[in-house]
Amino acid sequence: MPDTTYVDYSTKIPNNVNLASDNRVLKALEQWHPGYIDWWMTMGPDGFQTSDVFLRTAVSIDPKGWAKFDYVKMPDYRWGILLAPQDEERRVNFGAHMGEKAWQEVPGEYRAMLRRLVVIQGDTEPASVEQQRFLGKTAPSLYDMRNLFQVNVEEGRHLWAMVYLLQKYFGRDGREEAQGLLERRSGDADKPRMLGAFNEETPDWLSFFMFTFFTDRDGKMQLESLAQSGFDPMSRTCRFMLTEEAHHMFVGETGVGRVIERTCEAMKAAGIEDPFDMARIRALGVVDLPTIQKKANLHYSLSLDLFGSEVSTNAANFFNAGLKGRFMETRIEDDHQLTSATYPVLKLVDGDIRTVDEPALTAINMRLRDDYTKDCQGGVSRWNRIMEKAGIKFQLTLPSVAFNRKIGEFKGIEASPEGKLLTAEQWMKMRDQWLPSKADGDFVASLMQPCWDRGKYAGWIAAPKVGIDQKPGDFEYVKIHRG
Ligand code: BYC
Ligand code: FE
Ligand code: FE
Repeated sequence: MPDTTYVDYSTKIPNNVNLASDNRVLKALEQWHPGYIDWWMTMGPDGFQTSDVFLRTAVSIDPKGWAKFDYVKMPDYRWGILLAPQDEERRVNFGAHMGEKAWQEVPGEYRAMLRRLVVIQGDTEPASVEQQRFLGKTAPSLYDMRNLFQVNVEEGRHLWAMVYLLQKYFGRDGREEAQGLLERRSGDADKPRMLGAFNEETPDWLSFFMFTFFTDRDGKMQLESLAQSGFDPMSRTCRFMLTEEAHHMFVGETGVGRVIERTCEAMKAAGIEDPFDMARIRALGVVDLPTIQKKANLHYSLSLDLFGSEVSTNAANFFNAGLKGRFMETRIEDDHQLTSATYPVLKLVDGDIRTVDEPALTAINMRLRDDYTKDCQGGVSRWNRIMEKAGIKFQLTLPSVAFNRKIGEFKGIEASPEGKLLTAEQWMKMRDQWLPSKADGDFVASLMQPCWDRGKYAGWIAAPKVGIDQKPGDFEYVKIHRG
């Protein structure tokens, strides 16, 4: 067995899957590579392709020492194929095949289902890069700019991860799907990305931080479920992706936290106690807290849609087949087959939102979404402590799961953030109190002035507590080459 802990950088495509001796897949990936670079140059970060960015590159899959930091021009980033180590003893841990040895090849009967999961997962990765492509220009600091680009190159690598699975395990249709991943475009009328939230705009940095907090967290939950897969290569690739995902959510949580911190600080300095005294607060050049709540309402509800319908036969089939499990599947104490278990699902019953017990097998999406909500709430509570500590009387809350939904049980109705059902008319009247209005968007956009001096931060966001790789405050995270 070759040592798969360290990454082989001698081939054009860094990897720990012994590509050098897998000529067919190496060739397929080398053929795909120019199209990828072409996509990156036209749809990746706009205007910074020749800048030197202080990026981390994975050099090992050992959790303790996998990252190396250095200046890299983004198009030269060593995107590679990295899988968590293989465990020879691993089994299928749930569903109809529970107890069988984990599969190293795709079971023929599940080929189409598995391909679809890989393609949907793969589609989100380049989509997010496309959504974020203009943000560099308004970066509030070099530190934030570098974090944006780090997230972008890693989402690029996540695309590589899915393309590897397609090229290695799905033959000709895999190659076609890999090509399709480079052809769809976020927000395009004719060839949009596959899932709703990935066709929305990310117009400003507050949206970016909300996106990395809420939507990358859907990524975390979905990857956790796919990491349970009985198809071992899927599990291994998702396990490594999760180590990168942690940084994306760090960027989101600390990003929003720093905006809150700065707003509280400015309010206190100006002697403003009322968080709803918006005109005066905005005049200070900071984002008022109610607008932060509206952005959170938007990004949370869009991300809830990514879990699919609460009751889903697709999800039941994925689970039964052993392809996609539950969050922390192996730590759950039950039969892992869900032959008779039920799970409480929020449903619309006679014009009322009620809890109804559904077969747990079809309620898999609901369960994952509940786990997601708990995970989100942890971060929201930490944001609230920032306001408490500053003595500002405002608390952020997650809106009801019935609020602003386009997928699932509540797609046909309107509800308030508290979960009260509304008529279309009532909704229209209140909409701008709950979701960012045109005026809110314009105000936030007006704050988005670039701040690219070393160690400096735009006035609407606090400096981070610590630097990347323990670098000092005035470190030049991006050496911008203008022109
Ligand atoms: N938009 O039974 P249903 C990430 C479709 S994020 C549009 O309700 P199912 C990342 C669905 O495809 C993680 N269409 O749901 C984050 C189906 O279509 P078909 C991405 C939607 O199938 C930030 C129909 O509606 N990974 O990594 O149980 C930055 C009925 O479906 C949507 C995954 O999602 C939607 N929101 O579950 C970068 C994991 N929702 O089959 C990256 C892989 C549903 O009738 N995907 N539909 O044509 C899955 O596990 C499942 O496909 C879903 C949907 C959970 C998405
Ligand atoms: Fe990703
Ligand atoms: Fe991510």
